[in-house]
Amino acid sequence: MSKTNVSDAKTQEYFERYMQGVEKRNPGQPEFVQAVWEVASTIFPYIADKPIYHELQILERMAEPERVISFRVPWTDDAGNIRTNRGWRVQFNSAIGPYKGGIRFHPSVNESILKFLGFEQTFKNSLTGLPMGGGKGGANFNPKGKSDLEIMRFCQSFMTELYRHVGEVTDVPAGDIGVGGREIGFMFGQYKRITNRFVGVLTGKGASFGGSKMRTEATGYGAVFYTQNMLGHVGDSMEGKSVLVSGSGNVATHAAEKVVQLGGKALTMSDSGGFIHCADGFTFEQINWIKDLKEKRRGRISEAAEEFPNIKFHADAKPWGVAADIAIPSATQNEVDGAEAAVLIANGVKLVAEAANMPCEPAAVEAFMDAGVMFGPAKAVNAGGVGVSGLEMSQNSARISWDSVQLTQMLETMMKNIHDSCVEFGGEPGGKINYLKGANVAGFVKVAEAMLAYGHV
Ligand code: NDP
Ligand code: 2IT
Repeated sequence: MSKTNVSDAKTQEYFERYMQGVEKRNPGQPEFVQAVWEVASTIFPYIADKPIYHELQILERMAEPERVISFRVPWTDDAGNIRTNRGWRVQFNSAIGPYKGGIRFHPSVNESILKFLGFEQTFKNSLTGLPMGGGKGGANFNPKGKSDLEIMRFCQSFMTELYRHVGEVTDVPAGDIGVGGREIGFMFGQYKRITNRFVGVLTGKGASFGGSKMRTEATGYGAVFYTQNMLGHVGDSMEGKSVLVSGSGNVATHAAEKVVQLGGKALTMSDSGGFIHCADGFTFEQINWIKDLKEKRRGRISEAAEEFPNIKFHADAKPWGVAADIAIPSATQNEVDGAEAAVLIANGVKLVAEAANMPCEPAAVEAFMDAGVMFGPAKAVNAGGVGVSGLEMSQNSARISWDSVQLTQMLETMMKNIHDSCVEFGGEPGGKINYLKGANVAGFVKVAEAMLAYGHV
């Protein structure tokens, strides 16, 4: 891996020895090693003068999930064939609350990806200020092209094993790639049926059965609120900014919508088949049409170019070659590499905010930082989603529901508080803010304090 933030020789030696251990203990898990590297490279300098963290092996313990559960998910397709997938729940860290994090259904899902996501989630959830530990789950199941009944049978089978490992004070899953309102409904229905308990065991539920208002919008809206705070910190705003968005799912469509609401222009969206470009900036009508295409009709982003004359489709390509002020990658991990970062920089990008989890490869992050591009890391930028999930848990426990105005206000305040914590811990000589360091250290402190209090567990 490339350059680190680790400065003096002794800290560098500790860090290298630590990373060798992580690599040795996690063979064949590159995404997980990458996520630990990114966090540890900023935490080692922070704990250089705090020997207690070394003596008590806090970082060693943090890089080991408390529990990884893997299970068989058998289901029957519409033709009557029995199909088998693998499901997982990674219960990463419960120091500050019940395990909390999404479920991903995608053919690429494996233990490395879920461990990276669960590790990141631990720090992200800490940043929200709410009492939530870190977890992640999923299956190597491909929802594309499956009928509603196939999705239902898969979700029911998945929950038929998962139910024994989760609970409203134990582990509270939610959505992620390939898991939205439809899947959460099927899984919640099966949990309730098996256990005979109506509790907040999942978040992202439908409004009629305990879901929080604003949860659907929270990740994308929160990402843009965070971006607005970063711009505000240097006396700028979203007004008139051109923005590249990748992906066209829950996070991407709501990020694009909030950009337009705040006076910016969202120029692009994408899926695994290519990207669409609208030089005029998407209208609300176009964004709503894309939401409907993706959520209800389960179509491909290329169809937007057939519907709207001012939208062009570029097959098998990503949006990063289009010139813009801001990039908000919102699809998946490692979707921006060093070469793509160099193109963005050459085209004058001023700010990159990670709305997906770990969308920028380490070489891209390094390039942005070296070029003085403001860089917002995922665990801070996209924390609004799990933040409103935490508020859904609170509403379920209290058996009440708050209105959209109140929840939007709470989301905005949460994103401002996360931004301000990153500024507090991410200051550099000369007044620049290293948001990556700020988010990692601010997230680490609370989890580490709790682990110190518990003794050797
Ligand atoms: P969705 O399933 O709603 O949408 C995912 C989008 O990303 C789709 O457009 C999909 O295209 C695209 N995509 C997924 N995998 C790939 C890939 N390997 N290559 C190219 N494109 C891909 O997921 P979300 O919007 O919920 O999640 C997007 C990102 O945001 C993920 O990184 C997720 O972990 C993160 N996130 C989500 C939160 C949430 O609340 N939902 C909260 C915080 C982070 P296609 O349809 O072609 O696969
Ligand atoms: O990555 C994430 O933060 C999510 N997918 C949301 C998790 C949640 O529990 O709402």
